[in-house]
Amino acid sequence: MAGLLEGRRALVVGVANKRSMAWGIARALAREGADLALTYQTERFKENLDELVTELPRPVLEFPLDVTVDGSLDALADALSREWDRLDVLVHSVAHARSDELAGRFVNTSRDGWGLALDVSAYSLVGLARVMLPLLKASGSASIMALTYLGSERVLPNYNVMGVAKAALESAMRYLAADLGADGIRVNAISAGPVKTLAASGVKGFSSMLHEIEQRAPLRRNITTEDVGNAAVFLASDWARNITGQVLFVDAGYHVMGI
Ligand code: 0WE
Repeated sequence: MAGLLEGRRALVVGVANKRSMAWGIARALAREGADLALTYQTERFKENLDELVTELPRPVLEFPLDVTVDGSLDALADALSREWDRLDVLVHSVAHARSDELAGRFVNTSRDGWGLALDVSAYSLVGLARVMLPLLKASGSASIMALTYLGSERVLPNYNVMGVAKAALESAMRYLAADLGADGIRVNAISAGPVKTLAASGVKGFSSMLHEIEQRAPLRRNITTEDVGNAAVFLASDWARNITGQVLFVDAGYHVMGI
C-alpha cells in the first residue's frame, strides 16, 4: 500500500530512546514511506539508535549532532547534503533544562540556566533551519515542525524556565514561518500532552499530572507518541499544504478546559 509520504526525505532530531516523541514521529514517517535521517547526541545514544532502527522498514542515515555547537550543525548539513539533494521534512524534538531549574521557585532561575534552556530548546530550531535552508529550498514544499508544550502559555508547576523556552520556540516557529514561506517551506509546532519519556522521568508529580488529565481532558485519556507521530505525518504531508505558523494540540483536548 502506498504511504502518504512515499519518496519524501525526513530528518528527525531528538531520538534518545524508544519512548522519545521523536521516535514516535520517526516510526510514523517511515510507515508512510519516508526515507529517514536521524541524529544522536553522543556515542551512548548511537548504540540505542542502532538497535531501534532495526525495527524500521528501510535503512536510515545516522549522524552525530550537538545542537549547541554551530560547527556540529554545519557538519550535519555537509554530511546530509552528500547523501541527499533535498530535504522535505525537518523534525525538531529537542529540549533541555538543568534539573535544578525544574524544581522550586521560578524566581530563582539563574542566568546560566536560562541561557542553556533557551539555547538547547529554542535557538536550536533556528540553527537547524539556517543550516538546512539550501536542502529545504530544494524540496519546493518542505515542512518543518517542532515539539512544544502547554507550559509555554500557561503556568504549570515546576516547568519553570522550560515554559519560557517553549514560548521562545513557538515565537521562533512563527517568525520562521513568515521568513521561509516564500521558499515554499511551512513551519509548525505540535503541542503534545505529557508522556512518560526520558525527559519526563524524575519530574516530581509527573504521574499525578497524567492521572489528572485522565480525569479532566475532554477525551478522558492521555496521549501516546504514536498519536504525535500521526499528527506529524499530517503536517509533513500535502494535506497540510496551506497550514503554517500553527500550534497543533495533540492533548486529548486538555488545553480547552478552564477548570
Ligand atoms: O518539555 C518537556 C521536557 C522538558 C525537560 C525535562 C527535563 C527533566 C530532566 C527538559 N529538561 C529536563 N532536564 C532534566 O534534567 N516536557 C513537556 C515534559 C515535562 O517536563 C516537565 C514537566 C513536563 C510535562 C518538567 C517539570 C514539570 C512538568
